[in-house]
Amino acid sequence: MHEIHVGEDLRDRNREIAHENRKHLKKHGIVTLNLMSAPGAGKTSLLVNTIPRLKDRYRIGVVEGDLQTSTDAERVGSLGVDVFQIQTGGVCHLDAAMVHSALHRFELDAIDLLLIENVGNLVCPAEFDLGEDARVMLLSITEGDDKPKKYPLMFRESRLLLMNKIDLLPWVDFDTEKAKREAREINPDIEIHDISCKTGEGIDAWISWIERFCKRLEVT
Ligand SMILES: Nc1nc2c(ncn2[C@@H]2O[C@H](COP(=O)(O)OP(=O)(O)OP(=O)(O)O)[C@@H](O)[C@H]2O)c(=O)[nH]1
Ligand SMILES: [Mg+2]
Repeated sequence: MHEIHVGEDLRDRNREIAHENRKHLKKHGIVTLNLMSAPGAGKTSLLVNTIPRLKDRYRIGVVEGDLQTSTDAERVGSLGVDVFQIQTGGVCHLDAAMVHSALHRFELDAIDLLLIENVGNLVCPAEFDLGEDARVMLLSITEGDDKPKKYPLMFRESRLLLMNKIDLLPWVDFDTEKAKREAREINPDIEIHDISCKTGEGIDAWISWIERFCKRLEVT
């Protein structure tokens, strides 16, 4: 009897293309970060806070993933960096093939740091390797402190967790220690920072994380 494992075939194919992307990006000396979160957790706001701080030191390219609209790409493009928008047309995550086609639209020798804003979704993006060097997850405190336990894969797959909208803490029932503890139970190696894209709190720590990460890759 023959069985068709569509999901597995898709993931195998994705893994192969992601491997090609990774080789290609490495060849051009590009460090790539995949930003993942639920809708509205603050990915674009983070990019808007990050790019002006880094663009004199790194030549930055951005891939914007959205179901539809180009509003995020326009916001980020106004900061004077190269942006390519992928509209997935309803697909709830980016995959390696989409990123592969985006890579053809950049002049790769003119980029040091590629920031990918994934589609807002707490589940599917974590299942698709894009060929990035690291996955960075944002969790907005407005989403609730039970999210690590309920959506473990994304926490397991991320190297860094940015707990965003910390400025809203006085008005939101969110136990930061519980969320951190439960995230670490899932992924003991995960680094965690509290940030606010509104007040700028914690953004310095995020910027130095990027700098350290880029340095580490340079020497490996
Ligand atoms: N109070 C507060 N609001 C924030 C913060 N970060 C982002 N926001 C607001 O949250 C909303 C969503 O932010 P975005 O940056 O668009 O979130 P996103 O993750 O890019 O959203 P999608 O691309 O739709 O998934 C906006 O109204 C932001 O102004 C923060 O640290 N504090
Ligand atoms: Mg966005």
